[in-house]
Amino acid sequence: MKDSASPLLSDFANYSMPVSDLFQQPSTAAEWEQYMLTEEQIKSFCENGFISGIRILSEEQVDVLNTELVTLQAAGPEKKKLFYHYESNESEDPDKVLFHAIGGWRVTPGFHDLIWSPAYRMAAYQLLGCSFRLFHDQLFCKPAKHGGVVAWHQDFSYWTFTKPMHHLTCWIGLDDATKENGCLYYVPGSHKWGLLPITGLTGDMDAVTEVLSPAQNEVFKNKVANELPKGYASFHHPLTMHGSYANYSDRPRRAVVINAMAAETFGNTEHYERIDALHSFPPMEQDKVLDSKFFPLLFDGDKELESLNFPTVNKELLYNTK
Ligand SMILES: O=C(O)CCC(=O)C(=O)O
Ligand SMILES: [Fe+2]
Repeated sequence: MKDSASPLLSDFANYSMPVSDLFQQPSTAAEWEQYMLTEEQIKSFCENGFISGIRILSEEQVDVLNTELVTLQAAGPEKKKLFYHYESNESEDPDKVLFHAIGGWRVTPGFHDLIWSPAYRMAAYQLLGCSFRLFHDQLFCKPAKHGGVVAWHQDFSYWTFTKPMHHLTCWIGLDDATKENGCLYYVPGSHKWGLLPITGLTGDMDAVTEVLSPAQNEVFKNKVANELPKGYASFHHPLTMHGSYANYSDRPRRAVVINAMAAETFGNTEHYERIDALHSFPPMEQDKVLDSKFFPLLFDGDKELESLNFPTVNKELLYNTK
């Protein structure tokens, strides 16, 4: 790290590289191979809009992040200023608590370095089909006994202030996630439904069903529980319908999410109808590539992989790349 007297030291957005040795990085192109997704996994992602069961963190790394999470959940006013969004209980109902924060990567070294996790970066490169940047991270934590829901939604409904739609979400469990403690659910194939409006993230779990066609509501019955041991991840497409139910169990259900976007993603803020929701977000200009220090390049395919070939999605078919 640089000058320890710098007033900016505590904002890890100033470091567009890992700041600790929490994650060992590949030093040659061949060393990426151990993290490579198979053709089968990529095919399944294209068909269903998600894949699951990918290990990102060791037990020790989970412990480091959970220790840092305690400080993030107790953040004072100075630290809160670094977040783009911070709600100790997004639902406002004390019986249905959902801690939701965006921007933890700026506040502690472990959450900062997580976005450079090689297992994450290799999979994200293959699923986006191109070099990519951090869009932002998120924390979704439900306490034991009175954890709230995350209502069914598509991520891109919330992200139309960026374009084109070439984004990817990685959900990483910080606790074993099961049906009992409110694991995520996916609706396979829903990434082919097109963009739906925002119908709320907390409160009524099923609010989105009001805007679905009868055929889509029928497909909803095929929802699958994304049960995962801690340290494991699922990846989903920006239009895949997902949500999670309440946690009445004796265990918390904590998770960290990494949201990535193609390296050439532009601001689209001009006519964005929820501009107030962006007041703590990094600056974004209409039609300008989002390439400031707040959107670090996480993977440069040409640089990292040299001439090695890794299977990727067909990005033109899967995303709106124009
Ligand atoms: O953790 C949850 O329950 C919700 C996560 C989510 O919405 C996401 O990963 O995009
Ligand atoms: Fe989501």
